[in-house]
Amino acid sequence: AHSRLRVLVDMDGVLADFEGGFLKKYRARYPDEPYISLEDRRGFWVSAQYGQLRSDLCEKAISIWESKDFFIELEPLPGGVEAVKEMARMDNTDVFICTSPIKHYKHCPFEKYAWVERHLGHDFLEQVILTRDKTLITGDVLIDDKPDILGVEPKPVWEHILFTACHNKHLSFQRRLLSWSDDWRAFLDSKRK
Ligand code: DGP
Repeated sequence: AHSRLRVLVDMDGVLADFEGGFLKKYRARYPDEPYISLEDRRGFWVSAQYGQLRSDLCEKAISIWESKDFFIELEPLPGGVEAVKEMARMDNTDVFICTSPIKHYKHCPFEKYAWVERHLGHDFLEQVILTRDKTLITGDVLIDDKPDILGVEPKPVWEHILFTACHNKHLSFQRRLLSWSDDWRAFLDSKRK
């Protein structure tokens, strides 16, 4: 007998281009302020690096993703939507989108659902998990660009595979997916029992 493989896929930085969308809107709104090119991004928290550049830039950065239409207008990252659709069609495979909304809840949770509906279709809304604590969610694999995924559960069920992003590419990590062109199918097969 075989069991089903449960795949959890993060949204920002994995399916949706948070970093590119942020930089584009930051530069449009604050054309005279310094910015951090994607090449120079380090660390998961965008606001922390902007705050190091100049302390008042921390809140300017935050103002970008707290704005209406920020999350819905994020561009899909190359190959991500297609990969998730293919996973969902695979035998013995369940795929969920597992994403942490920001605490400024006026726009973000709504727009995350709207993004999934727009790019993956209405039926895919069934697969959306919004949580601030991904350690509580059970699954075989979590594909996520955040290096340290912590929460109240010290031993999460999933194996974290780090999705490469501008802010994490210099870190060493056990398992990585370099992009959606990388061999995610072989990785999933290695996890099947
Ligand atoms: P996730 O990718 O699911 O772990 O969600 C993390 C969210 O936080 C995502 O929308 C990106 C966003 N984010 C990135 N940098 C910062 C930051 O400096 N502060 C806050 N509050 N959110 C950030």
